Amino acid sequence: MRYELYYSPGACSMAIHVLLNELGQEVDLLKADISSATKDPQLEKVNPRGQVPVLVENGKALREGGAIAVYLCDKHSTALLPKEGWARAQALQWLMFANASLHVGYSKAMFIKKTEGSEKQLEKALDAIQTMWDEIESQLENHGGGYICGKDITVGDILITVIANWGFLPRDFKFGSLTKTLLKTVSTRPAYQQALQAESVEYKAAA
Ligand SMILES: N[C@@H](CCC(=O)N[C@@H](CS)C(=O)NCC(=O)O)C(=O)O
Repeated sequence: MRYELYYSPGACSMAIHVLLNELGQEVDLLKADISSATKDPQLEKVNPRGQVPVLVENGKALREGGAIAVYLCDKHSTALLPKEGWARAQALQWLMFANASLHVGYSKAMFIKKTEGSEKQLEKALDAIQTMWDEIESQLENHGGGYICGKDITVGDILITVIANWGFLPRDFKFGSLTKTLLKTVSTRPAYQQALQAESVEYKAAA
């Protein structure tokens, strides 16, 4: 069984790419153009909103990065998403934080920049992102385990590491020292390195 993944280099879809590598799954990568206002016709067929990631399995398309990540972790049974209880709730909390708060923070700031919103609006949106990076550092300080949920890597760590590398906003966000260590540890895993190479992306956030 091979999956197909619609992706854009370094975008949030990279988290799914890394996850598939972590799970030892074979994937055919389908590069989509998400840069122009005109939607990529191939991508639009599987996602009318023209967004990546889209996972295709046996001709059926699954959208939304959070849902794809949970589906793959459950299907291939991995410690990246604990099976039940508090450990699962914590791992989901941080996956959703990355997917629905941190990612959305970047999207919001990008929207303000693109639509020429006010300088004040943009500054506020950028401050909100920095606050989330500070929250990540505090979480790492509080438990001292090295990964977002503690001593074991979970799927949210992967998406956080992908988002940290986004450099399209007019501010360099400050990552705390524990966050930097996490970014380095995750981005140097073989599954991550393989994805960076396949997507021709350079990892700069851990420097
Ligand atoms: N809620 C969606 C958001 C996906 C998303 O925003 N993807 C970005 C790349 S990181 C994209 O495709 N942007 C192009 C666009 O919105 O037109 C998810 O988590 O899958």
